[in-house]
Amino acid sequence: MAKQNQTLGEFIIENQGEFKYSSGELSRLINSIRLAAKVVNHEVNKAGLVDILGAAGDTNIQGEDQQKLDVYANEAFIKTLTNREIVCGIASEEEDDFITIQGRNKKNDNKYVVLIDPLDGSSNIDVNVSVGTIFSVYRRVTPEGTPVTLEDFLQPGNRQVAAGYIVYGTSTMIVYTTGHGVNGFTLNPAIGTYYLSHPNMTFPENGSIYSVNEGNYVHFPQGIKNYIKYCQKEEEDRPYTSRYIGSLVSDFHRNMIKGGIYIYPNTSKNPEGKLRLLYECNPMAFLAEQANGKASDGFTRILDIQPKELHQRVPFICGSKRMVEKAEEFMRDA
Ligand code: P6P
Repeated sequence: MAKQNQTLGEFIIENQGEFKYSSGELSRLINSIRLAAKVVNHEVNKAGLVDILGAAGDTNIQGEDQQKLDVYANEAFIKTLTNREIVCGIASEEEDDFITIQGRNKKNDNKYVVLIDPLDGSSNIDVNVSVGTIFSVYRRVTPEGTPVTLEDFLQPGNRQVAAGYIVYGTSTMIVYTTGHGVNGFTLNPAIGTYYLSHPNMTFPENGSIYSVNEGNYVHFPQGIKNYIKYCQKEEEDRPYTSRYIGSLVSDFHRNMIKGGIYIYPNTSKNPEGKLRLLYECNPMAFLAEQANGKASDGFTRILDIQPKELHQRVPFICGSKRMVEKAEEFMRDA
């Protein structure tokens, strides 16, 4: 039950009962993400004042320049989760392979694995546009006490036990679900406490905002081209408004509050799409469905896709249910 102005800590304790099979570990996991988010927020908010901007001179497995803040955020989340011995493994956009976390007793007796995109939209950092952290939590499938394997990470999104994001925007918010709806908490930076500001978040059934990088239009599948023309046509409640920030967390967050659809289709440059299934699309799809929205690759429910590799990409259509269904219709009819 969500009470206005409840702190995140109070909310976690009050809803502990919802985490079946959990002896408080999932609550501690959410708490450690809350702490790491504060640490990253502190750096993101002063980016530009200290030598933390610009590329770190390295590239990640995606071949993308690693911004210093990317690397900082990755290390902050990994360190926080590792020191608290809550998870037995972590996968990150910034790490080529998954990381095995052993407790001080050198055992692997924790039962959760976490997958993270530590700083999504990081190309926006240098231009002061909001960025975000995305996280996804599963119960391991291999026997407790044994080292985690790739199988623990390649689970379909419908097996997630928790997912969420932190948006470092005009205010810093944590928005997450444990399968019982979506709740948003806003950080009061003066005292370092998150307060429940957006209880029971839901996508409006329909909307009038579409978010897509139209610069790639010529490379889109015909069905997506036809849907974009539908959005722009002067008819009924259209033309819709085009809003694209280039930061998935920010576009998703706005569309969940106002109603809208986010599309990143496959293109000739990215034949599988650009977004990563495990630590971008699955967590956002879990949140979308928990908020009465929808998420697919145009044909298949995102949460039902069986992952084949850690950094696998998929086409992604996500947002207000009616808008996603209309886009899927254009994909089927193309
Ligand atoms: P493009 C950021 O790199 C990201 O993964 C998402 O946050 C964002 O929506 C998308 O890629 C932007 O990609 O190709 O339009 O710049």
